[in-house]
Amino acid sequence: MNILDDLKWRGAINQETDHDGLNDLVNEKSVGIYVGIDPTGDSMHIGHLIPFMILKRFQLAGHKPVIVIGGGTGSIGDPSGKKSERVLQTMDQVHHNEEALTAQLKRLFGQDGKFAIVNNYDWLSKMSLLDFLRDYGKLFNVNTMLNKEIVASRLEVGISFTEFTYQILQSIDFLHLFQNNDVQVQLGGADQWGNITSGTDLIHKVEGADAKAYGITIPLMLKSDGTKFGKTAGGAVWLDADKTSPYEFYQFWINQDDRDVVRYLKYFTFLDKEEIADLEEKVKTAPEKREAQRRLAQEVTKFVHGEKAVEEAENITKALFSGEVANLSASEIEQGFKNMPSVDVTNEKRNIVEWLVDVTSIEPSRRQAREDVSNGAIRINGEKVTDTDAEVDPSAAFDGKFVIVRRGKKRYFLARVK
Ligand code: 545
Repeated sequence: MNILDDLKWRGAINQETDHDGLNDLVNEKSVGIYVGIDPTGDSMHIGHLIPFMILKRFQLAGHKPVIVIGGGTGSIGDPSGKKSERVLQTMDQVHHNEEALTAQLKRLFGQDGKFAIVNNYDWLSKMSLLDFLRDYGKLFNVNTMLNKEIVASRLEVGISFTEFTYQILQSIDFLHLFQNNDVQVQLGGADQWGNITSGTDLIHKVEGADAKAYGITIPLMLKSDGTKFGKTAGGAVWLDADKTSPYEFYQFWINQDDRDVVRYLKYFTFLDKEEIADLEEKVKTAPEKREAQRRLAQEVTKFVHGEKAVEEAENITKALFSGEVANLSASEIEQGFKNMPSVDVTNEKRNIVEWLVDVTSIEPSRRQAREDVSNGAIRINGEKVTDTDAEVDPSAAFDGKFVIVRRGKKRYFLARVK
């Protein structure tokens, strides 16, 4: 099974410019293949991750990945998938985002093998207007450009000459990489089909119709319940740990539907066919164990955040589920309680009823607080407190930084000791 068969099995191929040509090429040699990303933000989310994971698969299969950071194209903005004209970013913003994305991608690709990161600002910014018009503009037919879906869908609301020109810039990149970096394949999401084919067309015009340049796109990820993939109540699922903590990241994957989990295992993990078939069987025979979801969460979190993050996420998950929170570390508490109610408190020792009502407002009244404590519904740092005369000592646990309160079975509160 070659890389293309593997991708087909994973459901990861939407369109190819010339399947047979591409198939011969990947069988014959180690091929240069690229994915581009525009620095329009300072972190990828899991939607952006997909083409880079496929690029990684090519790398693992012995091919040569190249990543293009679009310092040039990102200063213009791709109209693909946008319903209206973009606001130009400042060059400072572009540079800031370039740095953040480069660091993120280096973490994903840096561990094993060789890959290259180049920035299209290096060649696009050096081209003169007259060279652009004489060397490239002449090779683009405005009719063909207008018929690309990206442009066609924008004709009614309007599209500036700047954004209209975007596809030429991306095509120049492909040609540049074909000529200078031994790149013969461009990969992207389904929204990139127009830009990618515009690039293969340019290469065929410049290098001859038999030049071996190909494009592949990946289908848009869908969810079986019809909602948008990769969105949670809190918004997108980011790769940046400051935007989406590794624990939240892990939780996102653990919570996937049985109907989706096998597809995601194929897309987002490097597990092989046998192992995925095994997990698929477990979804059928013992769905309540959620083994496939757990494996998915472990694998993707490991790829993005590393082994230790998986361990922390699992500690947090286990502790919150069982209520045994006493051994959590400060970093685990920060992550696990990020979206739970929290209050700031001083380290003053207080009677538990007063503390729950007057200091933290966790309980609405003293009567209710007394009742809950006596009934065993209150746990402080994982331990049941049933004596209404007991004291809460905020400096007693977690280096005096936190008090974890659980009321009833599931409701947690975090008091931060200031
Ligand atoms: C630029 C120059 C090239 C080749 C490609 C490009 C970028 C391309 C594009 N791609 C998207 C993108 O999103 C911004 C991310 C900000 C963090 O716009 N014209 O840059 C996405 N891409 C990954 C996938 C995509 C695409 O990076 O291709 O389909 C999302 O899955 O939208 O020479």
